[in-house]
Amino acid sequence: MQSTITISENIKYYLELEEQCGAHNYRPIPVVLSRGEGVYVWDVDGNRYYDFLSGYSAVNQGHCHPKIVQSLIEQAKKLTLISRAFHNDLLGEYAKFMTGFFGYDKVLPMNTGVEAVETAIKLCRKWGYEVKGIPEGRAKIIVCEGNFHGRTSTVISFSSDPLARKNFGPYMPGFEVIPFNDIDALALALADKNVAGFLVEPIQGEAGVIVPADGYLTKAKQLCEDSNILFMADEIQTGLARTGKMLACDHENVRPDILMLGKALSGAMMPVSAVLADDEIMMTIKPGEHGSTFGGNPLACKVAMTALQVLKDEKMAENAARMGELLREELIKLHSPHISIVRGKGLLNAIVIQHHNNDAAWELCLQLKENRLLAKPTHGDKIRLAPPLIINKDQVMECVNIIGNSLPCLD
Ligand code: IF1
Repeated sequence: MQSTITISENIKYYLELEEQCGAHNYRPIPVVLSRGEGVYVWDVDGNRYYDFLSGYSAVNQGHCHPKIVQSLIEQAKKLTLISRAFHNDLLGEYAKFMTGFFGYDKVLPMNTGVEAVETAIKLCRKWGYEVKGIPEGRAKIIVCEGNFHGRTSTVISFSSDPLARKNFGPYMPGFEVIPFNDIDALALALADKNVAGFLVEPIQGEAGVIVPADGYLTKAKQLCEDSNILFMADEIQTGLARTGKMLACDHENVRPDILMLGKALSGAMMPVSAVLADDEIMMTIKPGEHGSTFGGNPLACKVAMTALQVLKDEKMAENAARMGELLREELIKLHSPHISIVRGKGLLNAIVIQHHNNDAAWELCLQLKENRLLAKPTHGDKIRLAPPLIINKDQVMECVNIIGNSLPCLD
């Protein structure tokens, strides 16, 4: 197994700056990017790459989408932030747009994805006490093994990944972990009268793009309904056309009680997230009980409306469905001894690498970089393949070729 990586003096300069002065909380692929457009990114030496990570599904609309950039620039020259101490001329318009687009009574605007998840947890608990009547302080939320919902202290409290949890205790109580894609385990857990909600990713992204059995979401929602428990869908990575529908829950026509969005909600311009729910849930939070400095700022509102409109106008969900089918078919046709599984939905895909060397997926990603395609392993042996949703047939075929030509580095 050998991958020959090249690092120019120019690139070394940037890597050393980060090494010296930046926290070491990531292990990036050794490439330094300075420009993005559509499905492509360029490094500081002018080399062009296919982006097959899309900022962890934040760049669904393609890098620097001109219409979204235009919205950003126009609004940035007018008004960017006045806080929620005062009204602004875009929040109401945005709230109307969002509730109409996704079909809910209300939206609560936040910034990062994990803030949306934390907001959903607070809403669920408050609803549990004030509507369902769970005794104060006893509310439980069911989560799944392999979950990834962000990195705050509360959210890592229910992570099953030791790397995400180790030495970050004491942990937040009130969560129970059950196996993902296991309806019997869920039914058992929901029997507890103090359960307020079930928090789930419709497809587990970080765990390696784990697609549950057909009907899992439908049955899970039904079990929640039968027990007066909130079905809370974290669509921060799977939402916004990534899996071939506007929401991953749309594949089963399941309507979450609480919907969380983030990442591509801003077309990757800035952190914008949102929580959507109907009044019985959303109105449990009263003035002064929750918020954030930037939540619902006019710049985010403007950018997000354009980012969503672009998804719809350019039929990106339909393209993601078609190109995802093509990508998976062509990857399987490679018949590589190093690929044990090809899986995914729409353009959220992963290959599982089988090799005696635990570093094989990393080595393959280094070789892919040399061949001008950027991807990164997740959880050791899986490589997520998630290009921007505007990718076309010829580009998919070229990328499959790049992957096919890179795999022999594992021989
Ligand atoms: C990192 C992972 C992906 C998410 C889901 C909430 C959040 C995320 C389903 C929180 C964020 C990001 C975080 C980033 C890498 C990336 C990631 F590898 F960490 F797990 F995509 F799979 N729900 N995912 O995927 O959103 O607060 O980050 O805006 O932390 O390394 P955020």
